[in-house]
Amino acid sequence: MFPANHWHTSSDYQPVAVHCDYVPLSHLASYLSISAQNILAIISFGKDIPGAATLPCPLNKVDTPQLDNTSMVEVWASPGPVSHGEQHGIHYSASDEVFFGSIHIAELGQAPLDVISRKTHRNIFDLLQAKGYPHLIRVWNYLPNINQITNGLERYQLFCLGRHQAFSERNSFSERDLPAASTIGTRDRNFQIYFLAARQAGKQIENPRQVSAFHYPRCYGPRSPSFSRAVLKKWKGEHHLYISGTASIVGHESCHHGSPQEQLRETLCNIESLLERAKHTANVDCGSLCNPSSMKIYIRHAQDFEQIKRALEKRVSHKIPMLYLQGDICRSDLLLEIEAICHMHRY
Ligand code: 3EB
Repeated sequence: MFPANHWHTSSDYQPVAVHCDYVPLSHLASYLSISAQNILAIISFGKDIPGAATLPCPLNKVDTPQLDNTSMVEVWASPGPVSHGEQHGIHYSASDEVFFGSIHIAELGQAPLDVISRKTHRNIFDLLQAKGYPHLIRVWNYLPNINQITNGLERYQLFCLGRHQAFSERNSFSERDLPAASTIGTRDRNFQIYFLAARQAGKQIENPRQVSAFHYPRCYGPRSPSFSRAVLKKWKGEHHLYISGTASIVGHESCHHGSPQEQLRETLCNIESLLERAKHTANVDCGSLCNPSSMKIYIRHAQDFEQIKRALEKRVSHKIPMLYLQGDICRSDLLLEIEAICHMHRY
């Protein structure tokens, strides 16, 4: 499977530092039998991972159920050997170039979400610093009841507040170093974060059609969301563009209330604009909208799935690995959100 597809051999062959594959749950055991020592992390969507107890790598069961039929798991792998550990409840794996971490937090009886978010982010930063991979590249956050209002603030806003505090308390913090991210509602009772970090920084790419999230006005919450629209990372052997969760937002406002079709069209426009921007600012060609390396589509209402899938398949090649997941988006007027990874081979 993945060694054959992605780590092709040629005279100037250089293995790619990190790779993400969607593997059918039914093939996971055979996949692991070839490459167990190279696995950085496994993520499943609403399903248990068979044999989970015996696997040393970070495991994430994310309760954003898959909307199409084949159950897939997301597998992150490295070409070289991977070591594993745990600190402050953060399970991690590391290869030469890449650090992958994962944390589950039970909120029951704990402090308010902003306090938990701040502390968790601090713990992540401390761990990354100590291990020598100080640069967060890509983060996935999954929050229970993301749109619920408590004490006048949405839980997403509380999460953003704590995250913002932790980032701004970092030594020599710069907005330019913010990771790409997705923050999605989950049905799970636990709040979960998993992330990819590196020894060297990536490059921030912002979208000219959208106000940078870290500059959103106060009406969206007391502190702005700490993420970049995309991060371009030059790994050895390959450049990756990690595109954050992207939705139907133009400027800073949500558009096309109530229309999944129109929100999809606007979201794709945003992704195209970001790819164009990456091409010009970083002088790399990440391909076009029709050929990312993988895509995840989060859909708020399961009943919108079929029409969104039909419309998206007209725009994106059917060969692209895509996961359709049910999840709440962080603004209650948004019906869908799309994230993607694009690979660019270096010549
Ligand atoms: C947006 O553009 C939509 O807070 O980590 C997308 C990706 C969104 C990441 C985050 C939020 C986040 O504002 C929401």
